Amino acid sequence: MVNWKIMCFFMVVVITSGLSVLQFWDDFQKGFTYRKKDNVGTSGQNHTTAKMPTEGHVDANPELSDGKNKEVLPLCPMTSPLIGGAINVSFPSELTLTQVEQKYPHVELGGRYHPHDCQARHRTAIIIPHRDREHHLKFLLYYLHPFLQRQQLEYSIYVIHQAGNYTFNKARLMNAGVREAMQEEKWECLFFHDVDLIPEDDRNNYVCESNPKHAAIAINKFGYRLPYRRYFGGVTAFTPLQYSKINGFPNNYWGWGCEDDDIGLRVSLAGMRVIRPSMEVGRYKMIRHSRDKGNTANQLRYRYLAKTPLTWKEDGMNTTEYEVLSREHLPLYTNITVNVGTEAGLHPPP
Ligand code: UDH
Ligand code: MN
Repeated sequence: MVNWKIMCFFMVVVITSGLSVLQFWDDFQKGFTYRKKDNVGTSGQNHTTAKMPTEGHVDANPELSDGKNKEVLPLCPMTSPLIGGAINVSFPSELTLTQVEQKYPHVELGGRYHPHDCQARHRTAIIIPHRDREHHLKFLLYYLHPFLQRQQLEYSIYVIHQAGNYTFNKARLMNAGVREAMQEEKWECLFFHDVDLIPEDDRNNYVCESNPKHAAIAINKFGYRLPYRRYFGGVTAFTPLQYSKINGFPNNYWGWGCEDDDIGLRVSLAGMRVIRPSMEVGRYKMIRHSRDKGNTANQLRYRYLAKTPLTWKEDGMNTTEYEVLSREHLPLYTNITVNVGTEAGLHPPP
């Protein structure tokens, strides 16, 4: 006698496992696919209309961004279909940070973003040294968020704010930024970004290369040319490995000047070279400004630079000192306020 109950049970098992094999094969043939992360944050509110890329929000399928959806996402294309060419950059005086926040409600708290209809190929942290330049930061956020989204990157924006009034120390702030950003997430690429430089071309990819990259090679302030051949300032990019090969950035440049030359020199001392985009693509507009009060030209800068070949292995990420005073996950960026101390140390006697 045939036991029909057992037969039915086996048939169900055979059919369902056959279906999963087919699904697997289908996924396999499509190439590498990933399951979307669960609960990826607070984005996804008000996704009712897909906007133009220039409007900042570039999801092709906004319904996917509610964080609960678990469908399998394909990798984003090698070249984003959303990027254009030259960007028209202007600075409307009436723009407020609140307006910028309202414009990009889909950016997750802390200034994070990932494409919602494909799996990003690149994961980039933007690190901005900062003090008392909120009016520049507002414009940078206004342009940078949609720019990075059109490139279909997964990214986060970190603003490293120097506490107090002591002389500015940009390179040490960037060392602090790397450590803090990497603690939060294992980023593949670190972009070091002056707050007042706005990229003017969509094809300027904010991804890392096989060698450190100098992105800001044609700035309006310098007549859209390199001011000198070895210039390595404004916007640069390192993988964490490239950054550690140069032992990070110098800690002891207080005030304006030459910390960028020092970093460029470290790149060659570590046996690497600099990669640059074309002059047409590496274009930036610097928001006009005068020199900040707490950032007078460092009189010792050339002396320090001359010593770098002897000191770079002992002064850098392995010896950096700072303390985090606060960390705020704001709507469009993560603000990390740090004490970098003075030449006399983190807690100099009064
Ligand atoms: N920065 C601050 N706050 C400061 C100083 C510097 O946020 O008080 C940051 C900011 O990200 C800025 C970067 O450090 O973009 C570089 O500083 P900078 O913009 O002052 O340097 P730059 O090379 O030239 O642009 C400064 C001299 C300008 C004098 C021009 C007079 N015509
Ligand atoms: Mn500047």
